[in-house]
Amino acid sequence: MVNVIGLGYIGLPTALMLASHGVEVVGTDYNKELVATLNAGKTTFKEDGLDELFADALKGGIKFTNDYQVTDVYIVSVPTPYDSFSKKIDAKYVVSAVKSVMAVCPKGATVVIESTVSPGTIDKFVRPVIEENGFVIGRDLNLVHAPERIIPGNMVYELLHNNRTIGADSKEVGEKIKELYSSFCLGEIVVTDIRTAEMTKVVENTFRAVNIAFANELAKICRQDDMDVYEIIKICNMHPRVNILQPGPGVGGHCISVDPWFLVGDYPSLALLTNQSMHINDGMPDFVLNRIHEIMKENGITDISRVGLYGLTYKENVDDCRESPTLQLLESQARHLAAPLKTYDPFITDDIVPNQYHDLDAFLNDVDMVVVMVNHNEIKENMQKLSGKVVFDTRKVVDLPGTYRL
Ligand code: SAJ
Repeated sequence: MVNVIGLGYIGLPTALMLASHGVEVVGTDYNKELVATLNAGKTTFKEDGLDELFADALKGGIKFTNDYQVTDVYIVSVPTPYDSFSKKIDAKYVVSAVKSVMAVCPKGATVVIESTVSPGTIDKFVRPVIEENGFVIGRDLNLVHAPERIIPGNMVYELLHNNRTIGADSKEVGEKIKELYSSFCLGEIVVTDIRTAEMTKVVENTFRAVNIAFANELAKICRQDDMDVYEIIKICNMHPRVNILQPGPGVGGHCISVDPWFLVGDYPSLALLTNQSMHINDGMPDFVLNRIHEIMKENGITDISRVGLYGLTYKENVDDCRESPTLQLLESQARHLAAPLKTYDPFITDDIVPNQYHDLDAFLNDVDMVVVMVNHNEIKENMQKLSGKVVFDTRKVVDLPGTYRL
């Protein structure tokens, strides 16, 4: 039996995937409301194919509880927040989950850490907890790091198809856990050591952050010299060895906007390159705000409350607002004590900001200018509703004459 600890964005799909592929799974989360929702047969977030996977997992006998189980494999998939001042990882949830596992796990069990951690976290914080509980790692208990790689918006597909990394102290333990993940994973699974696995995860996300920063900086110089950044990137990417990502209103989510700090924290020699990239990405919401004012002026719009931001989530077709560029823009606006802009997002049903709408038509009716912050499918399907408005599209999704871009 596998006990998956932490039933959030990564833990839940992982538990469901295992259970729907013949593995006996119990999912544990300290959040009573979340467990009650799952036990009532409902998923806790929206993701393509998740409800179907949930139904399969229920057929496979998955169970959800607040209690840790006595079993031989634990997969820990809890959040790893970071301290926004020091930019260092806060491993408290991982440590506390591992402590709770120690209280129940039998000798011979394997503890798999899936949460993203900064390089060295497992040696520094996880091993000591296990040893303090009287276990000798490698003899009484095995430790593995299997960082996830799935992309919100396409999680179910990627869980099945992505290649994976398993870091373990010995090849034998690594191979055993590889076999477990092979129950559903069709990609290649590489077995390596734990420090290498920790490193690969944050390197992958840092590479993406630096690439997006390059695209964002290109957008700024192209604006300055009146050139089309999208056309330039498109042509460059026709080169067989070039793959520049897309500029946007900023970088959100809990991965690309955070993980590079985990890497740089331990390796300051990387700071020049990485910090500059993070600074560029973090500056994009303010860049967009300045463009909004420029475009308002050009079109004789004087009242900011007639300007609406389309999209509150950190990216398209997800319901996740963590580190969202739109929220950052609104915070910046509030810091300047300026009136809030109107907002709307089809994925966000609760009121999370002032002046938030829950209906696209009502939102469009009350604004003269629309700023597309997120390229949800909904806006692509309703593009004609934008005609007659001043449109500032930060995602190159709107194809109407006169549309303003970054
Ligand atoms: N973004 C751009 N331009 C782009 C691509 C993305 O501005 O060309 C923005 C997005 O709009 C969003 C942010 O970057 O605000 C991050 O989005 P994302 O789609 O790049 O990545 P995440 O954070 O949703 O997922 C990433 C993925 N990592 C990589 O692709 C290397 C995913 O595979 C990881 O599993 C995930 O982080 C994670 O959990 O670490």
